Amino acid sequence: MLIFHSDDTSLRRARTELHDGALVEPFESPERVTLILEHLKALALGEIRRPPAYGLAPVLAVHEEAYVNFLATCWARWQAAGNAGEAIANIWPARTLRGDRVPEAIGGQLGYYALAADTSITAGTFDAAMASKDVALGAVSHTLATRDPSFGLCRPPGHHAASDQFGGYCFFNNAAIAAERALSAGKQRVAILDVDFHHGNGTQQIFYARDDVFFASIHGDPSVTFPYFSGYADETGVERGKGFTANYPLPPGVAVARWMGALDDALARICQSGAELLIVSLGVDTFENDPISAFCLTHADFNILGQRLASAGLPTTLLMEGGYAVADIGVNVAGVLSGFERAMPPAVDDNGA
Ligand code: SP5
Ligand code: ZN
Repeated sequence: MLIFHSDDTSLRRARTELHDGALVEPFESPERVTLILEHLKALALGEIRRPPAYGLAPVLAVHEEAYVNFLATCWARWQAAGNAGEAIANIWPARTLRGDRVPEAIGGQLGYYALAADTSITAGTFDAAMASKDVALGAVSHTLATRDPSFGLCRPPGHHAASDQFGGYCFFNNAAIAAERALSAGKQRVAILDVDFHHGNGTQQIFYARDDVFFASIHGDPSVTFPYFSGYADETGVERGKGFTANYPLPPGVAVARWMGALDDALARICQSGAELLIVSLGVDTFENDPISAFCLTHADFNILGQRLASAGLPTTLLMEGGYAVADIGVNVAGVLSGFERAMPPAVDDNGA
């Protein structure tokens, strides 16, 4: 399958992540992409293509302009304010404070636009986020043009990014941006299936009141897992979007058979939804050895995941989200992609051969 990648995704090289009360080297590193790419190349899983630059318009179809301006200027303003470390929020419009004012100073704006303190903003963050959404747009454009599957090696990931908030290592919501592109290209309905270990709170928020994008997510139970405040089973959409969100929260350590059962249910719902395109938010942090997650998928299970995704029979674009067991990340992503290809019906050429 065609693979989209941009070297510019490595422009984000944060040094700090606030994790378990300490500033540590971020789990979401540029090496993740390097290792996936090496593995896909070694297995000759598909041609690797650099996407063109699609500019800001597709971002503004999903995100607030003021938020985009904040991301574009945050690092320069943080430095100009004389801060020594990387830009990390440390105050929020929490429940007892006002949430209706955007403060003037960068420190206040960081809290306004951040949804978690795990994600610092640094020199190359904005440019890497731009490259990441271009990777997603390149991939979905290819699937829209050919109906063939594609993989976008997005980084930074996107599914935690809401219309005007970053966090969970995400800045632009790549899957949402790709879905909007499909809709503007004439698709009536798109499905996004999120199999990352963490709930795709940003994707859910962006489409929560809409019936043109069906969103399903299988993830760690938010009552005990990041992002804690989103992803419960009773979140099913509002207004026109009622019934167009489906959440499958599962306990830490859940048996893989139960995880696969949720996958089958989600795929059945997607097929019933009338979706003409499937976008997969592909996190492989469901892997048994992931350092920050608590599901138990094995190498072999990722291959099965790929096969089942293909069995939906829809034009499909897979976009990279999380996955932090870096030594195994290439094997796990390649497992999904090769499982998908194996399960696909053989291509028929113009001569019917
Ligand atoms: C895209 C993606 O996978 N983002 C995940 C962001 C998670 N960041 C917060 C992680 C908190 C993990 N806490 C685990 C406790 C283990 N000591
Ligand atoms: Zn995740």
